[in-house]
Amino acid sequence: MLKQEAEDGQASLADPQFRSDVLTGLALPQRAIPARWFYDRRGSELFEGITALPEYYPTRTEIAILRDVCSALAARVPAGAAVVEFGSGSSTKTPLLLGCLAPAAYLPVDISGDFLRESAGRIAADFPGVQVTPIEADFTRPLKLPPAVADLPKLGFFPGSTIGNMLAVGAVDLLRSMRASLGDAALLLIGIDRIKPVEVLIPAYDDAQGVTAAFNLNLLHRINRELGGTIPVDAFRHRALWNDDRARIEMHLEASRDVAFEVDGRPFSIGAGETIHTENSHKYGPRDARLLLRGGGWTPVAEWTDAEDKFALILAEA
Ligand code: AVJ
Repeated sequence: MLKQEAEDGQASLADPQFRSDVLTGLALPQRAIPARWFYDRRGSELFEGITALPEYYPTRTEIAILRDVCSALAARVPAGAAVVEFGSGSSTKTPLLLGCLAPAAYLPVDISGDFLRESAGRIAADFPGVQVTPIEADFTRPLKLPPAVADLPKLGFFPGSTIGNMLAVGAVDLLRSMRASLGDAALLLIGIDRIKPVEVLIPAYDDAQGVTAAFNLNLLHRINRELGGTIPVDAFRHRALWNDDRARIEMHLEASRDVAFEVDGRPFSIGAGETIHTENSHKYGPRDARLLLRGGGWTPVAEWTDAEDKFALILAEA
């Protein structure tokens, strides 16, 4: 395990970045907490649940595309590459990609050590021919790859439309940082969700079973647990809306009544109808997606979608 972050000290101590993001975010005129804090253990489990929902098309669509284009992709990626995956290796996509490319090395990068170790262990067992090196780090920052992979061709893998969580400025910064981490001759395979009718988008983020609602509300439970919060979670409702001007789904937690609570000893009050903005999920048209990549220093060289053009996998070169 390569650890590129300072140790937290005891596991029971809250992440100082979580604390400051929450305290700062709850004091903004439009309260907002970054979406990355959804993913504690429970949040990661709930997200896995989301990916299996009938309404949540991105995961199964991306997997189907990956399966379909395996040989076309393999023809474009040099043999014996090092695959660097940004974000935790998910259950289905990573084995598909590794099975398809048979790379020399696989380096999953994730900030959550537990999840990372688990999935890296599973993958190492299933792919004995692949050198697996998990890297515990914040993938939004440039990272140093181990010397052992220095001479291998690099393929960055950033599936799931995770890039959609970022504002354009942050997305461009991230793409540039990935380019810096992977080097000049690298390739990047990135999944990007398309703009589509609200009738499809809204249910994907507000499902009938309420799994997405539980995922959103889990953030409040996490604040209560890790930051000494007294938030009355039952006073908040999950909201998903389409912001057409900014081409994004927004998730909010809306107070159904006036509430007052503490976090880390500080008092907050939220009026009935006010919200905490918890996530943006930007969607990109074909040209938007390619422009974003170019803005981040990458040249799109191939693009694959499903029959309905719901989701795109784009291969780009540095
Ligand atoms: C993991 C960020 C791609 O935006 O679709 C799913 C997260 N949030 N349902 C997305 C999410 C609510 C997901 N990403």
